[in-house]
Parts: sequence; C-alpha cells; structure tokens
Amino acid sequence: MKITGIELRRIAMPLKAPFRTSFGVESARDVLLVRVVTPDGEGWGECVAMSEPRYCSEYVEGAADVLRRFLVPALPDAVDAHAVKRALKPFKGHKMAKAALETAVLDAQLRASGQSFGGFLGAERDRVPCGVSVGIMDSIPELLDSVGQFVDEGYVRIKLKIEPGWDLAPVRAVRERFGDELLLQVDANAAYTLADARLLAKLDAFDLLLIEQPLADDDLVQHAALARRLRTPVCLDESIESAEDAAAAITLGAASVINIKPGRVGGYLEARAIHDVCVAHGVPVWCGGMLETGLGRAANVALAALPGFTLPGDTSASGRYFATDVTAPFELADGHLDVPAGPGLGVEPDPGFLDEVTTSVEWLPLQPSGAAGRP
Ligand code: NPQ
Ligand code: MG
Repeated sequence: MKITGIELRRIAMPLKAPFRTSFGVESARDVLLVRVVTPDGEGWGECVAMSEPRYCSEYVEGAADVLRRFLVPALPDAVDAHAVKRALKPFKGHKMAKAALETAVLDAQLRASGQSFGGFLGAERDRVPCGVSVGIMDSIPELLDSVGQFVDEGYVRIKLKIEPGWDLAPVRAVRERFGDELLLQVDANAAYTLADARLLAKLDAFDLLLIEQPLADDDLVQHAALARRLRTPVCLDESIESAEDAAAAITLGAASVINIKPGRVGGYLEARAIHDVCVAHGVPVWCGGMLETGLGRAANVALAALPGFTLPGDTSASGRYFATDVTAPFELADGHLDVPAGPGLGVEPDPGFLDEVTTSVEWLPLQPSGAAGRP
C-alpha cells in the first residue's frame, strides 16, 4: 500500500462531567487524530495521549511533533501495519504517537481488503461485556449516586479511582450499598508507595477483582513485594509498555492481571502480542480505556473480543464521556457493546461534526505526487 499523505487533526471533545484521577482532573478530551490517505482510501488512528504528561510522559503536542518530525518521514514507500511497526522501532518511546500511526495504516489496509479489525486480530466474540471507570468525587453520597447510575445502565463491572485519602471509605461504602455480587476493582494510577502496603492490605476485606497500578510505573520489583502482601490481585497498567514488560512483570510476580491499552503499548500488533504472552502464562487481561472517541473505541472493542480478555474492560459506551461522539455512538445493550463487523474499524467519523470540534489540521505529504495538495 502506498501512502499519499497523512493528516494530523486536533479535536476538542467536551466531557459530560469532569473526570478526576490521582493525577489530575480533565474536563475536555484533547484528541489527536491521524488520517492516512492512500490511492485506495483512507484510515484512521486515534492518539490517546493527554494534553499534559501526567498519566505518562507523552502529551498531545509532543506526539504531534514526533509524528511530523520523525515517525511520518520514516515510513517506507510501501507499507502495511507490520512494516510501520518495524520502521518506527529505531525511535525510542513515543508509543502513543506510534500507535496512532500504525492504527491508521492498519485501518486503511483492512478497509482496502474488506477485513474487520476483529477479524484481523482474532476476535472470537461479536459483543463484549463492559465495565466503567468512576472518577474521584468530592463526597461519598455523590460517588454512590454515580455508581448507582452506571449499575442501572447495565455496566457489569465498576472500577473506582483511588488515591491516598480516597480509598478504604469509598470502597467500603460502594460494597455496602451495592452488595457482594457487584464486580468491583480499584485503580490508583501510581499514587501509593510500598510504605502504604499495610493500608492497601485493608482493601482485601472488600473482595476486589484487582487493584490496578498501585505503585510507580517503574516499580516492578516493589509491585512484586506488594503483591506478596495482598490477597487482592495486582494488575499493572502504566508499567506495561511492551510484551517484554508483560513477560518480566509476570516472571517477577509483579502482576497477576494485565490491563492492555493499545495506545500505551504502541499499537494493536503489540497489544495482541501481550495478549498472547498472558494467555501462555494463564494471566487474565482486559482492555483499558483512555476516553477514546468512537474511532479508538471501535478498535478497542474488537481487541476486547479476543479469547484472553476474560475480564470486562473499560470499553464503556460513548455516552459515558461524550454527549455527541465523532462516530455513531456505541450504546450499551445488556451491559455489552457490539464488535463492529464492517471493514477496518467498521465505523465512520461524521465529517460535519468532526469539523465542528476541530481545532487544527495539518497535512503531511508523503509521496512526491502527494505534495501538490490535500485530497
Ligand atoms: C486508566 N483510564 O485506566 C485511565 C486513565 C485516564 C478510563 O480510568 C483524559 C484522557 C483523562 C485520558 C483520565 C480510565 C483521563 C485519561 C484517566 C486516562 O488509568
Ligand atoms: Mg489505569
């Protein structure tokens, strides 16, 4: 496949409500979209970097810069997703920027050949059970209201964001209100240290599915030490950027569950490789979320349909975050989302809405023939 050029489009998506985590509050999603243009059609990739480097070192402006300065110019003449992955490998880091470019090429390639993301990745289900991530609130009554709404909407699993000062009490309150049957887990986004092990062990009383990323991103050894002191399974998110990281974490005993976010690990090929490593070790995985629009969500739902994804993901409905999505909205039915079956992502962005939310567009010509203008 030849690429004519690549469009970098920034959009600003207002969130229905601010989303607070241990690293900050977001009230709008600043998204970088990558559109690959080929003579046979186009493909889309959504970059999951946030405006500021708080979840990880990447941020939207940085991703746009590395794409225009290094990654796009490094693309070979004829590409498919595997060739993109190989061509980008010499550049260190910048997994989210790489993932967006690789995904856009994969989408273009699959749309051209008529295959769906799910079909390409090896999905074995046509719908996936969905969980929801609930932000840190100002009060416990507010949290209980919010969780109650999500339970009523049909979400099959609740994840509470925690941080020091917002942990035991909210978890206890949710467990007491919604009962022992509710699938419940927590995510600390690296807000604790090993000195908090005694406190975190008190969460064992609440029968959580897992505790996600309690310690710092690069603290695999400490996560292993913590895991030995908890009955609650330790799940890693930020720490895992590759299949090698996943293998190391499993070998060390630092994780007994892994959250796979394609953006964080450099794309869907690496995400599938992590899935395969985890399946080989009997380690359950689930698909994380980064407040994706319908474009990123479509691919995540396809990934979540692979056989090793045995826990519900953060693959929530569009309406969890956005009043209007850039694609037709993903809607929950009986706690599940359907895996798109059409070619590529199987969803289309609405061009009119996209223009409404666009804050900047940049065209990067690739082939000399593409230099003349923007198709
Ligand atoms: C996590 N996601 O699992 C993340 C982190 C996260 C769904 O909990 C704007 C954009 C705000 C991306 C807040 C969920 C965000 C964001 C949190 C990602 O750790
Ligand atoms: Mg997380």
